Formats: sequence, C-alpha cells, structure tokens
Amino acid sequence: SSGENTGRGALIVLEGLDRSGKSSQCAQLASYLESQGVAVEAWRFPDRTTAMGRMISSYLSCQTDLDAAAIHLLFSANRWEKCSLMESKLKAGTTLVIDRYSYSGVAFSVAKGLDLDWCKGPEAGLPAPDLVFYLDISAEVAAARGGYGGERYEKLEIQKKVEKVFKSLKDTTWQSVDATQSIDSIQSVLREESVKAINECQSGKQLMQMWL
Ligand code: FDM
Ligand code: MG
Repeated sequence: SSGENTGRGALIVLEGLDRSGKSSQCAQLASYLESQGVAVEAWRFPDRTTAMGRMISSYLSCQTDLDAAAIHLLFSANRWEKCSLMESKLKAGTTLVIDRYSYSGVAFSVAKGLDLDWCKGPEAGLPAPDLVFYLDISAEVAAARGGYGGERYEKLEIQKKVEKVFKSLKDTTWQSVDATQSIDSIQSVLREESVKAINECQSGKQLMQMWL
C-alpha cells in the first residue's frame, strides 16, 4: 500500500452448493476489504435486476418453465450483459467479489443432463476469475442446515448431482475451503488469500479469459 492504485482489481469468485455459506462470506469479505482501503464491489449471479435476470428469477421460482438449454443460455447471457462493466471496473482498479459465476452455470446444467463441453461453450471468453473459493460441503450436510427455500434447485437430489460436477470442474484457480468450519475460520482464509490475489493483480498479473 505504497502510493497510488495503478494496477487492476482482482476477480474473486465464491462457488458452492446452496447453504454452503457463500452469500454471507461474500458480504463479509467485501466489507473487510473495503475497511482495508481496497476499492471493492460485491456482485452476484444471477443478477436478477436486469430483464434477463427477471426471466431467470421467474424460472427459479417455478413461475415459468424453460427448456434446459434455453435457461442455460439465459444464465450465460446474464453474465455477458455485465461483461464490459466487469472489465471496466477491474481495469479501473476495483476488485469484484462475486457470489456464483460460470462454474455454477456449468454445474447446474450438467447436473440436469446437458453435455459438459456444450455448457462451457457460451461461457468461453468471459473474464476468468483470479481466484475461486469453493466452499466445500456435502449436499447432505448442507441440506441438514435447513433453510432451503422453495426455489427450483433447492432439493437434495439435485444438489448431490451438482456437487459431483463442481468437483470435476476444479482448476488451478480454485481453493477448496472446508465450509463446515466456523464462519470466522472460513472468513480468515478468504481474507488472506484474497489480499494475495489483489496484490498480484496490482503488480500486473494479466486478466485471463474463461475456458479459452
Ligand atoms: N444457477 C446460478 C444456475 O443454474 N446457473 C448459473 O449460471 C447461476 C449463476 O441458480 F440454484 C442456479 C444456482 C441456484 C440458483 O442462485 C440461484 P442463488 O445464488 O441461490 O440466487
Ligand atoms: Mg439459492
């Protein structure tokens, strides 16, 4: 923290099953970074505030039905509609902490039976995260936490399949974090690793593209 903020921001993603604790960890991480003087925004996908996001939300709450391929492409388009904003924020030095990204996009659709490579296709070329935290919890333990809402995928059988696909997607940007630890222990890992990633981006690490 010597002098000006000239480098880019980091793209940090949290992934995991429903009830893994992603949303609270994201919020805590973003406010911690902010308290440390980092320019940061907390985002989430799906972004339900856009026109496409509202279609997604209506699908998730079972008010509408869509073919698996169609909803897959909508989730992807919902990221693409934010792509130039993501890139300009990062370039301007803002770190983004995002609750779900392409991995959720692929994991849920593959769990429903779509082809893995087909699912990755529309995601290819999106900004690639510098760091992905996978909040690791088994579907059974997550379900036992209670608090599943009534949304379409909030069911043990689906979550079990999604868990398997998530684990097959792990790449070098992933850090698995045992999500059964205390909130504070998880948060301290996230803070430490995020600060490292932010420093690397500050000192010139290039922004990569998803699945290219
Ligand atoms: N989901 C989320 C997908 O199926 N594809 C995606 O690309 C994304 C980002 O939507 F069940 C699923 C995962 C979850 C649901 O997400 C809504 P939140 O985080 O629970 O709002
Ligand atoms: Mg949910």
